[in-house]
Amino acid sequence: MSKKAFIFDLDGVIVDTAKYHFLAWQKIASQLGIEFTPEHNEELKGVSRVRSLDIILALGNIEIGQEEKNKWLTQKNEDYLSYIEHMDETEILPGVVNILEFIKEKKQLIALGSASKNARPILEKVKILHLFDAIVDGNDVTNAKPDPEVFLRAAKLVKAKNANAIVFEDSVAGIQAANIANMISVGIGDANILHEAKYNFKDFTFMDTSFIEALMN
Ligand code: B16
Ligand code: MG
Repeated sequence: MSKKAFIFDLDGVIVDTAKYHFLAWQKIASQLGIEFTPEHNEELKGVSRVRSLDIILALGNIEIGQEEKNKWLTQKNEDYLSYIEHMDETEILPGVVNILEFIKEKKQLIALGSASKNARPILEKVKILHLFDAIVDGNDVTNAKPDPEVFLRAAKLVKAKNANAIVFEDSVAGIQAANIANMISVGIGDANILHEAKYNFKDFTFMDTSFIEALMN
């Protein structure tokens, strides 16, 4: 039986960094006089930093040049880094470590497939970097989800066939990317929003290890 590759998204699946992204973007939006609500923040899930700024600017019907965009992008990341500086293992979402350790125990493969350029330091801070056989993040890809590049690269790095890969994702674009890659998509979050996923779980506390075991066969 060939090994399966279990590919995890980061933000919204392993840790809840969306709240820190929100705080950093909200500060910029208010400096630009744009109203930016938690509902708007939903649209930024799984979306790259550059694209996120464009979405916020469009909300306020504001057009600015590249130089000014770069200034805001730098501020966003500096603020975000200051928020995540003190993250530790208590910020891993409930049930995640149990599933990661079970996959490891069964000698299957674990990879990260995230849009974030800060993925590695976050995994280090929450002390689970050692569990990953491969990491693909925003520094490695040119095409954002729903393009499947991030997951295709992750499967390739751990030498797994796409059909033997299982993707855990909290964003619609991420689920679409997994489906396009012919991988098994598992939605983590609201099943109504993530209805394109093959399987859905509200969070990892609702996922039994028997689900992982069944996927291995
Ligand atoms: P950074 P994921 C994504 O992470 C976030 O969901 C998204 O809100 C963020 O803009 C993106 O990473 C880029 O993050 O600014 O750290 O490079 O869900 O793909 O793990
Ligand atoms: Mg996510």
